[in-house]
Amino acid sequence: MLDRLSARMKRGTVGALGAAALLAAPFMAGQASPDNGTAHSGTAPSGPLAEEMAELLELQPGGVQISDNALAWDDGATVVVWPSPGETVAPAGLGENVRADVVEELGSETLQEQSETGNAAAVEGDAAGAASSDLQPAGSYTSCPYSYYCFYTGSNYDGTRYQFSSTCSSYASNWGFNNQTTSWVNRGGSGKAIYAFDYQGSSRLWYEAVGTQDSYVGSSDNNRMSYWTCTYTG
Ligand SMILES: [Ca+2]
Repeated sequence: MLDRLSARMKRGTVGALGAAALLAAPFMAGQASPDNGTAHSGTAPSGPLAEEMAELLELQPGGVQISDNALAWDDGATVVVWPSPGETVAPAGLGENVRADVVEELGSETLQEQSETGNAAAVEGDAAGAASSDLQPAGSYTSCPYSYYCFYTGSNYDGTRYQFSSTCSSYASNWGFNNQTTSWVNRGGSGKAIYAFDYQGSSRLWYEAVGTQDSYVGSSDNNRMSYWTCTYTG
């Protein structure tokens, strides 16, 4: 994944400079602007979570903002969804102000569905009126769409949600949630079973079979996951 990302970054950098610019200024190739590293990811994040998003894009360049609550990488293979400010649960869908044009451009059917999930929930909530907040469960494992496995920073699928599908192994610190995971879901569509570790080479914290979830990893494993890897289940 990192190799793919860096390859993408290199392609993106050349594209951003443009062939014409290279021809016009053949002796300036070494004078990259200090901003060059982030130029490929397009415009800076906007909205109430812009600061959190900008921080994560420093760690993981190449992400695009798809709503006020969410960033996506690799055409939606990885998605991070934050709770709105003042909330403890990330929205089940993509949240507020979905950038529909960006979602469409990514071409991910799952992401398209997830953006509609968020909208449908909001409409239902409005229709149910004042009682809706009492009826809503705090968080639900179904907030992790079928094709992903997800890590949550809170118990009961609360907090920020990190959705992965093509990634097999990574360090949580690469995604800004080192030692924060408290609940998880492996919906199984990714075809991966997940092994969570305190650190690479440590004994295993927990195992995520396909199609399982855990609303609380337990006090001895809480906020300890720093690394995970997978086996492919077919
Ligand atoms: Ca936590």
